[in-house]
Amino acid sequence: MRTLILLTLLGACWAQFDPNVQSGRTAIVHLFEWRWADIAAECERYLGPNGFAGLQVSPPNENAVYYDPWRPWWERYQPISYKICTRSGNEQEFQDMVARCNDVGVRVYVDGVINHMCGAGGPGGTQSTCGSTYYPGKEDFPAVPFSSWDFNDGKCYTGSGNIENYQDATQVRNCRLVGLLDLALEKDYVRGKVAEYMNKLIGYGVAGFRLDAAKHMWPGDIQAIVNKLNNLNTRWFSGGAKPFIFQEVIDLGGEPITVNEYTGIGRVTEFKYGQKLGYIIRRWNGEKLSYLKNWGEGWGFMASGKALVFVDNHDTQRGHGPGGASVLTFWDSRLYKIAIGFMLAHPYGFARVMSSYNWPRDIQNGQDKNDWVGPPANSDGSTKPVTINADSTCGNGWVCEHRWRQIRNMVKFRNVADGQAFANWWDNGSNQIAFGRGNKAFIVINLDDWQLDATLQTGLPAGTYCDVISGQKEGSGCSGISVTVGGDGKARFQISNSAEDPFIAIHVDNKL
Ligand code: AAO
Repeated sequence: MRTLILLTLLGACWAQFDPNVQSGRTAIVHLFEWRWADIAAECERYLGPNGFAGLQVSPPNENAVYYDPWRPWWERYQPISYKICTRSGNEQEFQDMVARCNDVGVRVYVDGVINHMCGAGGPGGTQSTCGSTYYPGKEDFPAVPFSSWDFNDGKCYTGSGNIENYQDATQVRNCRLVGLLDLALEKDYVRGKVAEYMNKLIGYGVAGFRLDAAKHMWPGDIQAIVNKLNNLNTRWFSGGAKPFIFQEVIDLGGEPITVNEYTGIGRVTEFKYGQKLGYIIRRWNGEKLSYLKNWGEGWGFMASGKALVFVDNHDTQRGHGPGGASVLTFWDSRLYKIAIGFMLAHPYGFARVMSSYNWPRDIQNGQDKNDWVGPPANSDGSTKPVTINADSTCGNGWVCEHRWRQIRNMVKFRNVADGQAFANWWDNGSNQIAFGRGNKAFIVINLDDWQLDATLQTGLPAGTYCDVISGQKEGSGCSGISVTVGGDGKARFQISNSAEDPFIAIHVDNKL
């Protein structure tokens, strides 16, 4: 009985770190700006069957509408109310999506914008996705309702009222992030309204939340809101399951606010991951793949069980937020596939894959002039549906990285390797590396300017395996490279430095 109580208490403490995924599923995808109807279909036709654990959606609540620039993606980070009503769809479509995804074992995580409402200079009137009236100049949002009492101004001491200096933790929390009206989250009324919104979504079956701009909220305020959240819907989750929480805190070092202030509440985004992996895979600053041997905590990252990891996100792929030019994206597809392949093979952190739309990138002096361009849209501003081509790629301007064979198959690799130890590391002291996961899976990468030819200990049982990067098992055959593992667990790998994808990944589910 005492053990039971202890376990229950431990469970309660650790609950927000648990993504509530179905067993055997390990990675999620951010379907940035997708419509709810398209996501529901994608869960059924692709994410469920291919072993994806879940997905992150763009903010579902009503936002300000901008025409200058024309319908930027970032308008969704300017809340007007907590009505479920955006370019992605309405409340009924949202509910339908969550239910259909859960029914095929795919979890939904909501991007929760709870630090602020719209910009102080927002358009106002009824320029909002659901037509709710609001007055940014008076800090009046009748559709919630929030009034000027519910904002932080009195506690911000910068001249502009905005965050001017990230070295001052108080202004980072109490002043406006890029002019966004900063909610007074220490007020019980404000906490209550936010929790009411999140609980509505929990009721529909969402499994957790990304907390946008968590750095700009006091950890105690976030904890108080999390404490008000209901348990997950028992139609899909076991009784007592708590929502998964991952907080967006950008900590690359050098600022007083660190991730450690937030890791007690839930998981935290590890921004060092994509930035540093970008440097290594681009081989910038003399970095080498062999340095990845102690990747993870050995690199000064937070504990693995606290981290949400990703190569790029919707900000860093277009130069918003941190990371800079090193971050790899679909624009650098060859290196990007290697970065994602490495992330999904490596046990560190809970992994998120990005799924983007295309935009007319226009880099001048290191800045993308078109960093604001919103999702593929019709002339009336409505978001275009995601169409699926005969070769299973996406149309209408959607990139769908998660459907690239190499990425999709590495999600499966991660599922097969789940719970298996990092093992059998090998490197050539330069940019050729290999490692395995217990006796289930093995990956070899060549980013040197010469051929890789090595006989390596894979840890796998003897047999012939089909490489899931160049192809995959098709019936009893293999559409890619075949690798033969001997009775001693060793196999010879040859990877040309000019191969389209200079890496090989094998696992026990693709044994021929
Ligand atoms: C838009 C317009 C603005 C306008 C505003 C209000 O663009 O001109 O003033 O509306 O009308 C998104 C867009 C914003 C947009 C906003 C609202 O990115 O452009 O503003 O929607 O529509 C900080 C935050 C972080 C935030 C990130 C973008 O800490 O939370 O900025 N990310 C989230 C979302 C993001 C969203 C919001 C928050 C707001 O993911 O999409 O904004 O809801 C340092 C700090 C970081 C800080 C960056 C900002 O980073 O550490 O905390 O991120 O600065 O640039 C090196 C350093 C690194 C540093 C970096 C950049 O790498 O090592 O620490 O340089 O200087």
